[in-house]
Amino acid sequence: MKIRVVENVLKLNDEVAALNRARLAEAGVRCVNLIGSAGCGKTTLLLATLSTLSGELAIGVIAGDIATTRDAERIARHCPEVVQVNTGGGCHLDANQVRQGLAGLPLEDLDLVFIENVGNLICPVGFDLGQDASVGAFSVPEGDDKPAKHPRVVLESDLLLLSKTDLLPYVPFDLEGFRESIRMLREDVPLLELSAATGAGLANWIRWVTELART
Ligand SMILES: Nc1nc2c(ncn2[C@@H]2O[C@H](COP(=O)(O)OP(=O)(O)OP(=O)(O)O)[C@@H](O)[C@H]2O)c(=O)[nH]1
Ligand SMILES: [Mg+2]
Repeated sequence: MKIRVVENVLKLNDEVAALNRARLAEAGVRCVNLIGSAGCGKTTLLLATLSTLSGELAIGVIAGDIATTRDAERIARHCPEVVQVNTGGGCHLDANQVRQGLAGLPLEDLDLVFIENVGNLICPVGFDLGQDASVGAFSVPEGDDKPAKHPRVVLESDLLLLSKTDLLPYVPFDLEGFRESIRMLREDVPLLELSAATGAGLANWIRWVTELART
């Protein structure tokens, strides 16, 4: 009996991701794929980023969600170049959805595109979207054990964030243990600790974003 095996179910996604990467490079735009659990603070961080960098960088956003245009509506108050992608139940964005999102942005006029992935720390990690950099976001209320429980996001991100640090005095959270669990998995990944609510630590993130956009 002959059994046909699909060896790479992600092959088509990878091919479209390569097209996205080529399109972004042609337009001279950098792209960040922002991954984190539902409610970890992705949109709030993007809003703070957009208002800090307005006038300095031309930024577009692709907001991924299962349903609603709520994030795009929030972002549109700070940035006209925003596209909402609804996955209709899908737990992550794929490269083809991002391709459609990119088609809705004036890439030639932009320096940087943020992709806010669907709020989920698991499924988005395996899908290349054509980004230049992947950012994995943890937040204080999720608990200090999340890097150990979700090692893939630690292993595959170019930058890690710990958001909502303003909540550290109120939530049981072992900050040293959190940092150590990341270092156990990877020595080299940078970690930025910040609060979009108070602005603490935000300057380091803005510096990272600006450097990426200008390289
Ligand atoms: N205390 C505190 N709350 C925050 C901070 N950032 C975001 N929040 C709150 O956390 C909640 C979720 O924030 P969002 O920015 O919508 O989170 P998200 O990751 O975009 O959520 P999804 O798109 O639904 O996955 C909101 O009530 C925010 O006001 C922060 O730095 N500190
Ligand atoms: Mg959001």
